Amino acid sequence: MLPHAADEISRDGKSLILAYDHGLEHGPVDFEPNPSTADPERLFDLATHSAVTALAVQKGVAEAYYPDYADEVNLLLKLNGTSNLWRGEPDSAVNCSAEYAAELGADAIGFTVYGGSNHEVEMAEEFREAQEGAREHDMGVVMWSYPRGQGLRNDGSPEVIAYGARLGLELGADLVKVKYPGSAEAMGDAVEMAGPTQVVMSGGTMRDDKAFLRNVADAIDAGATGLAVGRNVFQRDDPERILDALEAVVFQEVDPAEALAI
Ligand code: FBP
Repeated sequence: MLPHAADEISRDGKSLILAYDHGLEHGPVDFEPNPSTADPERLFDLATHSAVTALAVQKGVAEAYYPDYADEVNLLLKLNGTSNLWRGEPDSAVNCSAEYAAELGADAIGFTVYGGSNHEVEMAEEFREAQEGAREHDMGVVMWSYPRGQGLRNDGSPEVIAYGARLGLELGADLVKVKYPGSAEAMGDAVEMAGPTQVVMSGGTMRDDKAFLRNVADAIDAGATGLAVGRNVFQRDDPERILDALEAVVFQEVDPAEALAI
């Protein structure tokens, strides 16, 4: 039984969230490897792949494109986000309310919390409002838990990632999205810290098929329930092929080498 409303964006207790907030977070540079992906319609089409349990986008993209896909795609509306043009201490503007997300038909909301940033306190308070709004509208809550900021020397260390996973439980997320901490053992620690909050790994910058799928398989073995991935899918020449392989690894727990041969 999944906590709260997360089953809307999961299948058989697993999730494969296609993340597509990069146009805001990183800018057009992320579309360069595969220019057709600058068009949100390409991503909505990809999100109809049977592997994908939800598509994460910002409000403007949802308003413009989701109505045509509402029957086929589960919407995870990212409520906060900031461009890469911003150069201050990590922070994220709240661009949408939980109420408006519900009006747009969202199944779940997404929210970034930068634990350790000088803005952590405000971000946690903003998360509270979003989380309680999501509960009122029976939407799942996914926390992008990315500890970072000037107080943190190594934001990729297993200890910091496990702490980030724990923030998901403490603050009331159904799913917490963390960076892959480098090993199955470290992912197991993060999963343990999150308790009933499900842990999904973030895709990260593009890697070769085998290394990427191996990390995903290790994360699943360690108790993670899936992944939220953007660039490692849409920057490839053939995103459908990696989605086929991910479907096998995440939902059927097929060995990565075999999954690539499918
Ligand atoms: P990727 O799988 O492409 O890393 O996307 C996951 C994600 O969390 C996106 O939702 C977000 O835009 C991006 O990574 C943020 O990454 P970072 O801030 O670490 O560069």
